[in-house]
Amino acid sequence: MNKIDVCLTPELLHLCETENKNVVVIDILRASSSITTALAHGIARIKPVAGLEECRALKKQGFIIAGERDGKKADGFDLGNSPFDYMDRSLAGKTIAMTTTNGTMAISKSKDAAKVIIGSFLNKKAVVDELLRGQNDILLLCAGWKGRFSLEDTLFAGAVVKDLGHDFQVDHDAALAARYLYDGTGSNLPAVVENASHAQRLKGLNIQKDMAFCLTFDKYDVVPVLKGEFLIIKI
Ligand code: 3SL
Repeated sequence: MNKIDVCLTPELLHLCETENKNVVVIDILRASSSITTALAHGIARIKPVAGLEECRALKKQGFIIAGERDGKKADGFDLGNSPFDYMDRSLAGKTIAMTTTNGTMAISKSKDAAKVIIGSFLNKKAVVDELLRGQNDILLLCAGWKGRFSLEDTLFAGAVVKDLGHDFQVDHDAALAARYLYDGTGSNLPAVVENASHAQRLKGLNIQKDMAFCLTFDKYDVVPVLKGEFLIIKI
């Protein structure tokens, strides 16, 4: 039986193998939710970029550039990191370069994986179905916040472990803990996440509507995957 494990922050990634695994990058608030929304709304490709300057330089090459630091749209960028920024019809078919504080960094760190998938509550079922079709061990990588644990990312990881627990062997206590945390949260997900550190940060920026949206289950039936340098929808 293949295994499923959870990496609670990218700082712990050196303890987890990514090679030959299907890695799911999770940044519920908000990068993985925004990437999923963008591709579901017809954006053709997203180039995840770790640094602000690298992303700014891509504007000169014709990319639309998107990104935030500390939750705020970065200076000189076309788009921020709200999922609502990516619903604009004029963006359909376009290529975007994106940099976020933790999410795109976690994607860059996963590049050795057999497959990199972007997971969020918005596309949980589609991601679970894709993982069930795979032949590899799974690593659920929580992007966290500047190296630290994030409650909402871990809750999503727990939801996926719960869905896959019969088909994959749960490997290590992080996966078990995520599962127990999710089970304990039950239908109180919005109330629990509201207390999370990053939810509080976003509240300070007055973007609570992003939070509610990012906690919506199965709104989109798309699976963003990394193909070369670009995130695209798996066909
Ligand atoms: O850290 C990230 O990658 C972002 O998702 C953070 S924020 O929600 O845009 O502040």
